[in-house]
Amino acid sequence: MSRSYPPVSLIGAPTDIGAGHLGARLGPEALRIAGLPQALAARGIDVVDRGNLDGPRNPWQPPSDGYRHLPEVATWNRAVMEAVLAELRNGRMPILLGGDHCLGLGSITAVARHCRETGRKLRVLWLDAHADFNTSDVTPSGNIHGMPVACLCGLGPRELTHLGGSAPAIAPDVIRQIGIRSVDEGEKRLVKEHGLDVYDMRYIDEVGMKRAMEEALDGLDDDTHLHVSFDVDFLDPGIAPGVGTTVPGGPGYREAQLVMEMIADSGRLASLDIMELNPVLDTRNRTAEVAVDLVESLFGKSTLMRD
Ligand code: NNH
Ligand code: MN
Ligand code: MN
Ligand code: MN
Repeated sequence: MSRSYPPVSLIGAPTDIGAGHLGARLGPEALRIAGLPQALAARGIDVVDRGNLDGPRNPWQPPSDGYRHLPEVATWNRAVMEAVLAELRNGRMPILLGGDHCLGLGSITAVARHCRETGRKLRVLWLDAHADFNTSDVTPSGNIHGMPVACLCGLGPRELTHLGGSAPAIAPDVIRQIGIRSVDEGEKRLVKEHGLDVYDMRYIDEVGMKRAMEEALDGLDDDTHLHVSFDVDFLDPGIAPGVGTTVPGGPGYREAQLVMEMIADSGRLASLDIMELNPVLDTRNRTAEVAVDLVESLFGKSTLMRD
């Protein structure tokens, strides 16, 4: 028998306010054009597309005091947090269509708040080539899409760390980072200091994706809310060139499918971000199409042999 999913709400966040390239603002449309709503509906899921959030335009300024566009990033994240929280409180599963990954902050702040309100445990899988654990002191770019995990853990400017009222939004021990292969020098020190659980590509090469995912998913129970924050640059650029910051040596198609299938098998997926897709840098929307394929597996498309 196939698993039933709660109703899903798609929330578009069309901005590249935290990124170093323009174009992720087109991510939500690219995912729609690649057929994401139809693909979910074909899985028997009740899906509603809430359309796009509104927010400040990208002024495309250089960083000031270590941050690029901090006020605009905070405004966008507040809008995301409120939209995601409203869906969760309605018993629906939010899927955030990015937009750059700075918005993972608003999304996960909402999820953490909902977990506190309902007494549930939280596990966050952060699928990314990058650790996104920079602070203004160590960032090489000032781009806030390199900082959301640090902000969630309480490191960062007050307007970002306190989005949900208090800080930190989450403890580092709820996070599992998978696919990591580009961490900046100062960022490495912070990642170690805060004890993040990182399944980097070196580890995945050594033990295999199956074991890495078993470890990352270990300890989930009926009371755990599983959030997946999927930065599309997690994937190898050979299958996913449509992102601003490609890093060679990521998971290929089959390996990425396995990740999604194992998450589906856990039965715990409760919210999702699909981030950093940049169709301006893509060819014929193929990266969005790969992302949609993977999301179908995340919702159990490939598990029929095991039901
Ligand atoms: N680590 C780099 C920075 O902070 C790149 C971050 N880019 C991302 N992160 N796409 O996922 O500027
Ligand atoms: Mn709930
Ligand atoms: Mn990221
Ligand atoms: Mn990334």
